[in-house]
Amino acid sequence: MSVDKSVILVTGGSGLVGQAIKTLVEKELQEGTKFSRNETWVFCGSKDGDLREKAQTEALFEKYQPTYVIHLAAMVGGLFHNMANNLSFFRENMAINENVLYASHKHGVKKVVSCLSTCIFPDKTTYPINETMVHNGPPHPSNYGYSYAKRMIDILNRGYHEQHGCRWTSVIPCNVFGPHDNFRPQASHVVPALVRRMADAIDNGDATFTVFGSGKPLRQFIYSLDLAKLIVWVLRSYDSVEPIILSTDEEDEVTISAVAETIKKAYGYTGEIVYDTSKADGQYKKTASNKKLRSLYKDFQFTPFETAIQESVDWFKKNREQARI
Ligand code: NAP
Ligand code: GFB
Repeated sequence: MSVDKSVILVTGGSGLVGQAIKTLVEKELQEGTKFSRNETWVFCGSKDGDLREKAQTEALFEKYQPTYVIHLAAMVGGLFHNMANNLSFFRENMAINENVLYASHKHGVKKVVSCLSTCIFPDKTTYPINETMVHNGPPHPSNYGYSYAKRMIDILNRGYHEQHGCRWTSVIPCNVFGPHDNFRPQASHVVPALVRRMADAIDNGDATFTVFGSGKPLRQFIYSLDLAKLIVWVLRSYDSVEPIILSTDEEDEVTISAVAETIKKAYGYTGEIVYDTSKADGQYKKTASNKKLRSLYKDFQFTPFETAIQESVDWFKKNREQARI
């Protein structure tokens, strides 16, 4: 990235990952790091413009004239939200991605970093999954809409690069959690869902707490504040059109049961955890390799899962009133 004055537009800036990047950038500004002095960061949510609409997307780019774009905006949700809304996930995300990348090219944006997800890889696959496997077969049926829309970001990136020389790229995070998450019951991912529901169980004095599914599926989780550091590093230092997985190590994969037990410990909840196996488990595993990341960013330290969960629970207890619940 040049050290000239630049404007960095973060679409989806009001969400979980966007707010983590905002926290990071504000800390850099306070510390007066060499980059921050020349950067103006703009964090947008849907109130700044509905990116499903081409005209509103163009107006947003006209207003801010971004030099760089971190493209996070998307219809996002957990397993059950995806299962119930695959068409909407496909159509909304296809529209958002087409509009943002078209506007980025039209306005001469120097670089765009977009977001895929480890849940979009083929359902039938070998492990560990790596960046070359994005299009090697159909995704898990529970979230095919979101998965195919996200895969088209990679196709668009390659097309803009080949036809126009654009330096568009994408990152592939594993499951993310942290402050400012989406705690809404229908839409949320497993960590915010359990954090919110366990707070309710404690308030109600419930002797048991129900985890959906068997608790057996395996997931890698990255703390949003760690992902923020990695996305900003990709913007500043990674210049390939090929996607890069941003995930914790394979051996840090945990079961959903372990997630629930960790949240229970963070709350100091003494009730019994029970499982509702009538509810779906979703993908059993989607173990991804972070070998490429580790080869390029050797000394990156991930926040330990228990620490990240404790910080997230503490954040929720303190900010529950204004959280997305
Ligand atoms: P989030 O908390 O749900 O935030 C979504 C963001 O997108 C919000 O700022 C939202 O704005 C914005 N948005 C949604 N629809 C929009 C529209 N039509 N026009 C303009 N903005 C719109 O999501 P997140 O977890 O931060 O996800 C950020 C990115 O990471 C997404 O691309 C997601 O696919 C990816 N990702 C997330 C996870 C995860 O576990 N969370 C895992 C892998 C990848 P408003 O809230 O103001 O409407
Ligand atoms: O984060 P999550 O909803 O989505 O996790 P995925 C689902 C797993 O957690 C399943 C269990 O095994 C659920 O049975 N679970 C237990 C719960 N209790 C709950 C609960 O109260 N709420 C939820 N949501 N799950 C998503 C994809 O897959 O991964 C999205 O569908 C997205 O597209 C996201 O990419 C990162 O990890 O299964």
